[in-house]
Amino acid sequence: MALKVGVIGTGAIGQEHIRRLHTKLNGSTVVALNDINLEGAQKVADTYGGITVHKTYQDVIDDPSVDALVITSWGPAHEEQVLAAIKAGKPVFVEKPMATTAEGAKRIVDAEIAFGKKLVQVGFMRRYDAGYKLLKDVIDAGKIGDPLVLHCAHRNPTVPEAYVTYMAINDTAIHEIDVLHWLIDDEWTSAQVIMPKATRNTHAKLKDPQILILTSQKGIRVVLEIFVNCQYGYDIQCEVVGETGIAKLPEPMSIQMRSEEKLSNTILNDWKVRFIESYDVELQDWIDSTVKGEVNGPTAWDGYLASVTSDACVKAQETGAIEPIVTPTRPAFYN
Ligand code: NAI
Ligand code: ISE
Repeated sequence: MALKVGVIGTGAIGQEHIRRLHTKLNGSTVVALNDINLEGAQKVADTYGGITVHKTYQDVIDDPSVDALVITSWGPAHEEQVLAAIKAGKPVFVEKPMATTAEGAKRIVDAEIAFGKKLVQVGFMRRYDAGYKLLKDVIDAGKIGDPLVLHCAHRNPTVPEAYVTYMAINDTAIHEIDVLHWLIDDEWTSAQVIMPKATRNTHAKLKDPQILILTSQKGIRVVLEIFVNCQYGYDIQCEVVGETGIAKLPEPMSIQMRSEEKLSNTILNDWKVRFIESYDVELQDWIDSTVKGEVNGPTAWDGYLASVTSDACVKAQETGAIEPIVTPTRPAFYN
């Protein structure tokens, strides 16, 4: 029996996930949708047929034919919608950020613990990426000694006008905040944000690029360049400097060309394509574990930890100072 999924939010990634859940992955079907843009949701439903569009997100959650939820609305709506799913006792996959503040994320953790069973998985898909997994294997096997410094870049070609300075952290760098602490198996202790000369391709409300420096409990330093109007492509870089060697995230596969007196490789320009396989693996794992009544991927606790760090980074953007990050104690429920 296929897992019957209700999706809340039918924008860019909502449409991507609906396609995967309905037509690509094994063991799931989309039965209900909602978006505040009802017309948009209806258009998406019409491309498949047989999917009910509900007037409110609560109607999707309450729909008795819906076994589990996927929340792909915009970040500020996530907390309320996840809490409603927990209240209804339905498993829920929520895109990052799980909540836009640590306080909001904590309310989700508290609600899940009070419910007594894990229901929430957060869309930190990089943990499912083949390249990051290989990098983790190399580090865990001790092949470069202890990691010391990570040089990373998160570059988008452009972002919409509504994207402003703090979103470089809670919309963009939140991926590195999560995946890098998983990669080095460590927790963050401080954050600093440096603002270099701004590109002429940004606007008054967005400082771009930014450099985020994170320090971990073991003293490992991450230097992350966040550059969301880089123009040339969607480019994710991660190089780990260890005591005896260096390990680098593989580039996405691309044909090397020798033509017109040039040696060249294509650079991707879209997150949808760059992480297409990671999203597939991530959601297949979510379907399989949800059917078993388990949460196998990043939990609400992971979402909360990321928000604690994200809040400190946003503060560091404002103060220019090195801001401390205090990792909360993990409750036994999340062991
Ligand atoms: P989008 O703006 O294309 O779509 C968001 C949709 O949510 C819109 O259709 C909007 O009308 C709808 N919406 C807003 N508030 C709502 C509410 N209260 N109830 C129902 N629908 C509501 O944005 P996009 O790019 O699809 O992002 C959605 C979420 O997914 C964001 O949290 C974003 O950070 C995350 N995301 C994650 C990615 C990843 O790599 N894991 C990639 C892109 C987005
Ligand atoms: C977007 O929301 C994502 O999650 C993408 O993975 C990220 O690269 C981009 O910066 C965000 O805006």
